[in-house]
Amino acid sequence: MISQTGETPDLRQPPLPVRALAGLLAAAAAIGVGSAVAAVVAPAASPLLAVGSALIDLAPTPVKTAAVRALGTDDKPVLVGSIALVVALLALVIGAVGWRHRRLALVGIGLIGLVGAVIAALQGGALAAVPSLISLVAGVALLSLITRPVARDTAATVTSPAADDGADGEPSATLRTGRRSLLVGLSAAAVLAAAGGATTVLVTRSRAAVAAARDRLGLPRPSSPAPPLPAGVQVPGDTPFTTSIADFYRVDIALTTPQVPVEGWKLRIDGMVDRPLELSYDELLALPMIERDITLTCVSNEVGGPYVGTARWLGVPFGEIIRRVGVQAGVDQVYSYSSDSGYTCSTPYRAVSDGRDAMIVVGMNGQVLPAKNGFPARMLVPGLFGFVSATKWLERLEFTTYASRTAYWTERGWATDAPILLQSRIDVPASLGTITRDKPVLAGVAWAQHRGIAAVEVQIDDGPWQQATLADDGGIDLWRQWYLRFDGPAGRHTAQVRAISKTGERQPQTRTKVFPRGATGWHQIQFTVE
Ligand SMILES: Nc1nc2c(c(=O)[nH]1)N[C@H]1C(S)=C(S)[C@@H](COP(=O)(O)O)O[C@H]1N2
Ligand SMILES: [Mo]
Repeated sequence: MISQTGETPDLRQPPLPVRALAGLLAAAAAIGVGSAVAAVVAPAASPLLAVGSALIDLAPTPVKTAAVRALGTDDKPVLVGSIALVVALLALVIGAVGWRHRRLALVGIGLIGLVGAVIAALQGGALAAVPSLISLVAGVALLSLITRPVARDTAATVTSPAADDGADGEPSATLRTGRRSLLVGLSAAAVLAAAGGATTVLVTRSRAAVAAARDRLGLPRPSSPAPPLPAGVQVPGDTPFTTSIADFYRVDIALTTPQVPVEGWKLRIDGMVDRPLELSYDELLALPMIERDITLTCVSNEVGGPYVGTARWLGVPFGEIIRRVGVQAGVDQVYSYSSDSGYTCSTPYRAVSDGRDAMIVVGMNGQVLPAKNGFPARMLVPGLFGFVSATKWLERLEFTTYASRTAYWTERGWATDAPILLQSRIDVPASLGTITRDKPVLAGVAWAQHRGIAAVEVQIDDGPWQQATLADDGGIDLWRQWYLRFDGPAGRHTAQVRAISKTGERQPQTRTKVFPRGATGWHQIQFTVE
């Protein structure tokens, strides 16, 4: 039909909704195909995810913290969703102008793919660009098919009112060709978008299921699962709140990691008890389990040192053991024995019986306890240094008295009953490291297990002590992250940190050595602002 205004409608391009839809479908198909390839080959290289992680890396810490605060665990879906939305809007525009400015549109969709490819390559190396490049090719190919122009010579005819198909309802042959490739292109795009999306979801799901099955192999479900950590426990860019098994510090006297075979392994529980017990690994696994996030620290950790980490531990609560064996009056220590070279350890009976989450651990971060961390079983008592609580490769628990048994480290002059000392650490920037003016943030961790962290203060150069912003609190048995914005001038600076516990304890300035009950003093670093 000829419009009432007398203007000539442009019959070479479909109506706006169709054009916009075409752009959208072409982009969806492109991303779908790229994501599907990535899901099968290299999940992190998925175009949307790669751009998303680049944005996370680039975002200033306060922005990230605000995002995590506002969005909780939805921060990543929201981020990826926003990127998808931006691409969708661009695709709508590209579709809309795709017929009039075909070359521009093709370059536009190509550029989007290229941006994805470059970002993915910067993140994960040249090969990570492949899925985005596949997206690029698919996007350009589909869009060029969809917008395939009607041959030039007939274009003149179809735009002239005389050739208007309104007259006999029969479009010209060339126009049909244009429409056919439009229809073929749109259908292809729709099919590819759906297939790519479905493949991505299915592959991602089955991968996660396989990993979960392996991780859960042989591990019972906790009767009391770990309470979910608040989303804001992690300051973006700070040390990971939960330490991976690979990064978890290791301290013991074993020259080579004991490889304890689970067949024949027994945990003996005896001493001043009514009903001594011997548990095989399977019998131990059959007991009720709790799962808790707990931060463990070594007495040998120097101020600012690395011997501290947080994991999600799965184990039998000590209360369960105490009930089963019937601990007698007069017991004041649990004396534990290990299979590595005569290591023994004293733990105050009070600490395993006062209701805190003391446990016999069999799982760590959702996996069977690794050999280096004490497989088949170890102890863990929140609030106590590892050398008086966290016996690995556990073989025997003896309920007894301090008067009658002395532990390996006590014999060597170390403290017998050693609670973890209040400590704090600057992790960002690293000592002698650099912060830039566009990311002027210091961050770190503080811990006072079983008391909790109430405040962290930072002093820069000779300035006043400033309150750092605390991340969300995971609980008193966990370390707590903090950050502080520093807008000082370029050049060299020093920073030091101190913490206050929820019990009102202030971290002492006096520097002490780790021997015999742990180091005290404030962690100090030098850093540069650029
Ligand atoms: N059998 C055994 N258990 C042990 C030790 C050891 O030397 N032998 N070291 C203890 C110390 S000092 C600490 S800090 C923790 C460290 O636990 P991780 O190696 O799992 O980090 O284990 C404790 N359990
Ligand atoms: Mo330790």
